Amino acid sequence: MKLVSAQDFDLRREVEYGSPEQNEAVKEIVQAIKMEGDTALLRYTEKFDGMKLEASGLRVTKEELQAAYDVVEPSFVTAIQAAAANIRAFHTRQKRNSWMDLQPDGSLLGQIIRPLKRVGVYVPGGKAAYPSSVLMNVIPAQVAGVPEIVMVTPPATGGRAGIDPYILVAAAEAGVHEIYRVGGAQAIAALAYGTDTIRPVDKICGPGNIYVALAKREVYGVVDIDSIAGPSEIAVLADDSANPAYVAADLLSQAEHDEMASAILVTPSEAFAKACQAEVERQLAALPRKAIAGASIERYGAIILVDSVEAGIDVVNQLAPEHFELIVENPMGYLGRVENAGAIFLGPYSSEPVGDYFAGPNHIIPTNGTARFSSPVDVDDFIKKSSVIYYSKDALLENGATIMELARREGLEGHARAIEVRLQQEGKAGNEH
Ligand code: HSO
Ligand code: ZN
Repeated sequence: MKLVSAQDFDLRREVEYGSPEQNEAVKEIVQAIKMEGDTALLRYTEKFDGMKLEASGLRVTKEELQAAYDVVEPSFVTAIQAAAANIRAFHTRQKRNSWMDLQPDGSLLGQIIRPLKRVGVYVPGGKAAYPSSVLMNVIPAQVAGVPEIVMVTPPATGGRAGIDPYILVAAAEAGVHEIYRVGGAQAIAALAYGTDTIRPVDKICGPGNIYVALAKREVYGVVDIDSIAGPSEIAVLADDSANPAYVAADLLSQAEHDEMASAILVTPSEAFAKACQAEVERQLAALPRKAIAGASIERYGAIILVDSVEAGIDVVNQLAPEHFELIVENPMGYLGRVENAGAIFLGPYSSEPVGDYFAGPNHIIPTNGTARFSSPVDVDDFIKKSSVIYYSKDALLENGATIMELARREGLEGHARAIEVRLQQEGKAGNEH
């Protein structure tokens, strides 16, 4: 892991998305699904996933869900249940209420909160099929009150036919029972436009490969989408009080996600930097995913030396990392200074995987510096609001002339007259001014 100063480090990295050819391919798939529905969906499923299915075979059956329980260890079911309970409790704190304010003139103004009606969750196949991510997408939607949550996932996992049973159990435990074995851009298009078998949704969320990401972008506007997740990131700000073995392990925990993941240590202590550097090398050598983690550390890993913990926080605020661990003496004392970080982990025992799996906060967190202006997935992502205006006669008589003034300034006489007709009817000509 290279040692650098903050000045020499590019704090804002660009991650490129999709070649022109990939964009073209996705547009074609989306168009075909829109025009041909199930026919195209089955064709692409055979082409890309090597599975020849009938439309009637797209939906995962109750028996298959049950069979998944026979394959997974009972301890896994218990673990998923415990995690789900924590995630549910945390997200329940985020619920908002509709509200209505009575004004002195008898008017009512308010906001009605409603859940989205139908949400589609994409779960990738292959190695990145994480049961934990199923919970992180589904539970906030459920807590928001979304009545219909459907899941799509490719029919083959890591070269084997069939959906990963751990994914199926996580879905069932989270309460999803409508699951289709389709993946890729074709699955996104099916969720957006609907087919005979899959009814369209209002929002699509969940991570996927580049084709899934591009397809989500393509259908955005027809449906809502979540933000497109970039490679995982962790920044750790640690001083001499930290244990280098813990910090190195946490850096590697994110590096092992992806060759493009970034793991950065920020420290005011050169001695700690060296100790941590040695620990990363030592632990990396023994990590099963050392090829991935090693590539990530090599390319995007860095140790940034700073003058003080405060200066370190400034660097972190510029990085705006997805995950930020603050492992210094009295971490609470610095919390107020942290402005840009998707999730903040305080002290030596709040290792990042605690958040990935279990504590309760969502693990779908803004990457790529977007924590400057966006937030982890939460209940708000699955609701919408309607404004409510009830104007009393008194209120209209009182404010009608002002409204007409604004309308006429915009040259919109029709707007002004909609008010004026009422003022006239109510015995006032709107000519106070
Ligand atoms: N740390 C990942 C989420 C995850 N980790 C899933 C393990 N499983 C998000 O950057
Ligand atoms: Zn992780």
